[in-house]
Amino acid sequence: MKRKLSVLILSLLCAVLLTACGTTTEKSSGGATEMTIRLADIQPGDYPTVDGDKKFAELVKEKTNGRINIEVYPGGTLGDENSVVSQVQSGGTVDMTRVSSAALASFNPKMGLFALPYLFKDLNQEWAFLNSAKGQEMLKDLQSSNMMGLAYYDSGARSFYSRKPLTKLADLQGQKIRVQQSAITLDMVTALGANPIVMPYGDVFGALQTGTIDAAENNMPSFDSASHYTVATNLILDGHQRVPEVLLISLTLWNKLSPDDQKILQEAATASVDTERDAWDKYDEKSTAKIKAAGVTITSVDNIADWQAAVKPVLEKDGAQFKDLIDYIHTLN
Ligand code: BDP
Repeated sequence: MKRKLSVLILSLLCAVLLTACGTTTEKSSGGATEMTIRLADIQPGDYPTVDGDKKFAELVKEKTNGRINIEVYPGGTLGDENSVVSQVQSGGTVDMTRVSSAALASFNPKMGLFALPYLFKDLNQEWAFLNSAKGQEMLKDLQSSNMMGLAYYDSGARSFYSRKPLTKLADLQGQKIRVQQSAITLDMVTALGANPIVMPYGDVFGALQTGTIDAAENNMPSFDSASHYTVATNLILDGHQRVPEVLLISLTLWNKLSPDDQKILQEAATASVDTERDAWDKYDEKSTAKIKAAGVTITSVDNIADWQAAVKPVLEKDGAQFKDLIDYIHTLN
């Protein structure tokens, strides 16, 4: 509650400040444009994606001799993901964000690909795709939605966790499960026999605490950093989705940048991926140890084929539009 209140106060403060300052601040000095760009991230300041954001900002500052200053706002202080993406899209008060690709699907349906259950067989196959020409094309295709994707960041695999016992597929029956704003995820959770409830990430802890929802799903670092594991103490490692994160910039702003500055931002974003992925591996390990030590009941899944069979209708219905990409992914190792 206290945390929620301070996030609210901070958000209000930021909103007031941003309204006062307007959007991206730009001024010309000797022909070159100086600007301050705001980058929002819903995750806390020590989270791997924020390490990536900060590395990106540091590289841009260095390569432009401080002319382009990226200010990173972690902790959701600029709003929830949906509203921040709307801002980025409409060229509003937020110019950049690091966001989950699942949250992007309502703005650009092609991003829905990543919400398909059991799409990738493992981390290597996922990154082989993300780094491929087809994976990179999806970032560029965000331009058709007035946004531009600069890079993917790692986000591990998502699994279900609940306040109620959860050691087998049948335990999901009838549970109220919070999901991201993603039509495919809604279909997936329904196919698994549960009741999906869309809710902003920042509200999940409180909703688990009060019992408004029984369960949620996420990767280990989020399960840990958002303290969900303190309330939802039953985790089943079904790894239903691997949903990459995206570093996103408003197309309006992107088009204002000179080709040289565009190149600097793109290269800095690409270079920041290694920083995020290294930080991810360390955080993931630390979170796993913490969750085990806290006594969370952790169940591994030995009958994943049953889970895959349960979501087959989702792949048939929602996956049809992605047939070529799915076939291509299956050719990768
Ligand atoms: C986390 C992502 C964050 C999403 C959140 C969610 O890092 O961007 O908002 O999941 O479930 O893994 O909404």
